Amino acid sequence: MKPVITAFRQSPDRGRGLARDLRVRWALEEVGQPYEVRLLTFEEMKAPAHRALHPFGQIPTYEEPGLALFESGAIVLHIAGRHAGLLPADPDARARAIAWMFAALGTVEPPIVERSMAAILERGESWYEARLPMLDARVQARLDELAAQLGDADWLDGPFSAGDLLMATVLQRAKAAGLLDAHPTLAGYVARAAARPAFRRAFEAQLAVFTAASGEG
Ligand code: GTB
Repeated sequence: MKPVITAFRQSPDRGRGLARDLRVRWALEEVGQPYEVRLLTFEEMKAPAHRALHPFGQIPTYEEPGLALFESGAIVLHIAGRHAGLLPADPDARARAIAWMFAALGTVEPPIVERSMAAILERGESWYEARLPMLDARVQARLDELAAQLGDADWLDGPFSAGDLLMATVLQRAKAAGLLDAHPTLAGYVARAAARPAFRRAFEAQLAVFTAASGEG
C-alpha cells in the first residue's frame, strides 16, 4: 500500500513549491517510493478528521499502515530511515546529516519564515519599516554563516543527504523572497538541488495540483 500525504488543494504560493508538502514529495521521489496525495481545503485542514492526524490542523501529514505522522522534518527523517539514499550508512556521517536536518529547520528556517511572514502580515503596520532591517540582518547573518560552511562544496557534508534536501527547501523560500540575491554560493546550491530529477518530479506534481485547481496551464 502506498503512503498517503496531505497537501493544499489550492496552495497560496500558486504552485511555486514553497508549501511544506514539497519536501515530503521530494524525499519520496529521491528514494523511489510511490505515494498518494489527499488534497485538503483550509476548512478540511481544521476539521476533526484531519486534526486527528495533525494537532495543529496543518499540512503535510504522512500515513502508512499502522503509522500516522505530522511535521515535515519528522516525515522526511522517517522516509530517510526506512529507505536507502538519503542518509549515509556510516553512523557518524548519518548523525552529522541528521544534525543538518535539525539545523535547516531549527536554525536557518525560523529567521527566513519570520521575515517572510512580516512582509505579508505586517506591511501596513507602523513598526514595519523599522523592524524590517532587523529581520533582514538576522537572515543575512545566518546565510553568511551557512555560505561560509558550504564553501565551494556541492553539498553540506559529503554526498547529497536529507540534510541538504531540507536545507534546500528552506533556502528556496529565501530565494523566492529575494533574500539570496547577495549569496551566489547559496543560490548555486539551491539550483543544484532543484536540478535533481527527484526534485523536478516533486515540483511538477505539486504544480499540477495548482494548475488543475485554477484552470491555468
Ligand atoms: N512545522 C510544520 C512542518 O514543518 O510540517 C509546519 C507546517 C506548516 O506550516 N504548514 C502550513 C499550513 O498548513 C503549510 S506550509 N498552513 C495552514 C495553517 O497553518 O492553517 C507553509 C507555507 C504556506 C504557504 C506558503 N506560501 O504561500 O508561500 C509557504 C509556506
